[in-house]
Parts: sequence; structure tokens; C-alpha cells
Amino acid sequence: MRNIIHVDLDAFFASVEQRDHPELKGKPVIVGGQSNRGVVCTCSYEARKYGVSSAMPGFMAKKKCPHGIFLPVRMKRYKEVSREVFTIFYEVTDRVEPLSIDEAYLDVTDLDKKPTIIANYIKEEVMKRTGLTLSIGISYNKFLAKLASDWNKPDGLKVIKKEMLPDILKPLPIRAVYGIGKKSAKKLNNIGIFTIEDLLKLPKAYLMDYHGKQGLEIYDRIRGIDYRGVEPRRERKSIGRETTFKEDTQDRDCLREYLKQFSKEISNIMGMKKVLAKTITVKMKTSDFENHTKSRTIHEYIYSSEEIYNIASDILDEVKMNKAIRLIGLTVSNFSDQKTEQLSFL
Ligand code: TTP
Ligand code: MG
Repeated sequence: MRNIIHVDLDAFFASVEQRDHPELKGKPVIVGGQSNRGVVCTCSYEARKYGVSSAMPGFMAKKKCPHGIFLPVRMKRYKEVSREVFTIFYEVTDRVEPLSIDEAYLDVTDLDKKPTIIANYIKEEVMKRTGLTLSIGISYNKFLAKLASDWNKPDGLKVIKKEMLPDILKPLPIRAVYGIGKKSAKKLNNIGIFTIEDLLKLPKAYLMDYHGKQGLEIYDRIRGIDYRGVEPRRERKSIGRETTFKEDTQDRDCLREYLKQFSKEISNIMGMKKVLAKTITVKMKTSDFENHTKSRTIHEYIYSSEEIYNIASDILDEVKMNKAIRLIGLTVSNFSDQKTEQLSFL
């Protein structure tokens, strides 16, 4: 059984505004929707009491909450704070799947500490370093972890254990199920299905007939089955360096010097990231802006600067140079799945 954590910051844009302007704490802050035609991005929990919500047109938000404090969207700032928060997630584990600016899954199955200890650590660190609160859900799959983080927002922490199913899910409205949107909900409501308890009574074949593959997933999800893994953002696919000369050149020795320097820098980064590569690419741009790239893929994985340089230099030797060069670049790609440590161990 896996341990999956779902984290979601509370009223994110509005909380950042309240943190940056402490006089706004405890007040109904509404971000976006300043103009009547614009829509609300989000609002503080104080404003939610009046019925204001995300994606609501500004004029409606003003009607519902006339004393609301409407603020412009400061995306750059929210991204900055998001980075600070994600840094904390990555300190806990590499197995982070970002879902949006303020939301992520973490797979903490292989960590030594208990998921609740990890969750509390994340909450404390996020508060200490950014002054924000977040809600955390813990369970053995993605669907239930996300459901749990929504359980007692804001500043919530909820664990859903296997033995709590199906009772804990039964009273929930069907819209709580990932995969059931407005349209499907309406269809189901029409045949008298409103809660998960109702939904549990529908046979698999029925859900599949009316909702296809999605129907099958829904059938499984409400029974606690969800095999989707946490998928960390893909790692970089290539590492490269390039430079544009002040003056165009045809001097091969000079070009070789650059390749040597690039090989060192690239090899250093490969060492840090513990990756090996087997494709080397040299790129050149001529004085009349033509691009030439030439790659070589070898049989073994390499990472030392000498090996990279030797291949790059061979590639350069094969290039006929009848024009001056204004840019040279070197890239390695085609990384091995295995890390260097494992290879040397073998
Ligand atoms: P959410 O996590 O959906 O909302 P939230 O963090 O504001 O509130 P909650 O406590 O319920 O999690 O979205 C994160 C941010 O994304 C939100 O602060 C603003 C932005 N956003 C929009 O700009 N438009 C939208 O329609 C939604 C839903 C969010
Ligand atoms: Mg949020």
C-alpha cells in the first residue's frame, strides 16, 4: 500500500495578499474581478461567507460582498511564493507531481517517517517560511488523498484509511468524485443518483455503457481503487552550452577550445545530477545565419569531460568549413535511466 499526500494552499492568491499586507488579515479580500466584466480568481475565506467564489463575474461578487476589498492579480508574486513552497515539498522528496501553482501530490511511501509527521512538518515549514496555511490529505491513492485535503479546509489535515471505506464516502455528493463533472452529475441526478451511496448501487456495466472508460474509473474510485502513480515532472532531456562570438571565426583551434570548456561545464552538471548520456551534438551557426547541427550516438554511456570533448572534436573535424562561424554549441542527450552510482556498483 502506498502513502500519498495531496497538498493544496488555502485561498492562495488572497492569502499571499493578506500576508504581504497584514492590515488585510481577517478581511474579505477578493483577487481579480475588479472590473465588472472581469472574473474573480479567488477570495479569502472571510469573503466566501458572503457567497463569493472563483470564476464569478466581478459585478456579482460586488453585489454579494459590497464591502469586499478588490485587488489586482499579481501573478509574478504568486509564482515567487509558489516556488518557495514547492522548495519545501522537494526537500521532503523528489517524488513531487505539481498539479497547479498551489497544489501537488507527494509520494512518501519510501520515507522513514510516518505520513502524518511529514504532513505536520510541511505545514510548520510553510508557515515559518511563507506565513501561509495549506490543507493536506493523506491516503493510499491519489483520488482519496485529494478528497481528504478538501475535507476540512482551511488549515486542514485529514487521513483516509482503507478501513474507513465505504462508510466515509457514502454521504458525499457525486460531484466529489474525480471524473464526475457538471454534465455527468446532471445525467446521474436525473435517474435519482445524488450521493456516493446511490452511486455504489449502480452496476459496473451500467456505468460503462453511459460513461465509457470514465465510467469504469468512477466505479473503481468509489471502491477505493485508483492505480494512478505520482508522476514527478520529467527531468531535463538534454544539457548544453553555447556561445556567440564577438567576431566570426574560422579558426578550428579556437572552436576546439570552446568545445573543451563546454565539455567541462556539461560534465560537471552531469556529475551533480548523476546522469550519463550517449548522444553528443555540435551546433554551429555560420556568418550568414545558416544552422548546422551534427550528432553522434555511441554505444556506451559517458559522462567524463574528456570523453565528451573527444567526440565533439571528432564531429568538428568532419565539418567542412568554408564559411566563418558566429556561434558554437555543444549538447549531450539520450540519458541513461540508471544513475552513475548504480552503474559503477554494477
Ligand atoms: P484553488 O486551489 O482552486 O483555490 P484557492 O487556493 O484560492 O482556495 P482553496 O482554499 O479552496 O484551495 O486555486 C489556486 C489559485 O488558482 C487561486 O488562489 C487562484 C487561482 N485560480 C484562478 O485564477 N481561477 C480559478 O477559477 C481558480 C479555481 C483558481
Ligand atoms: Mg488552493
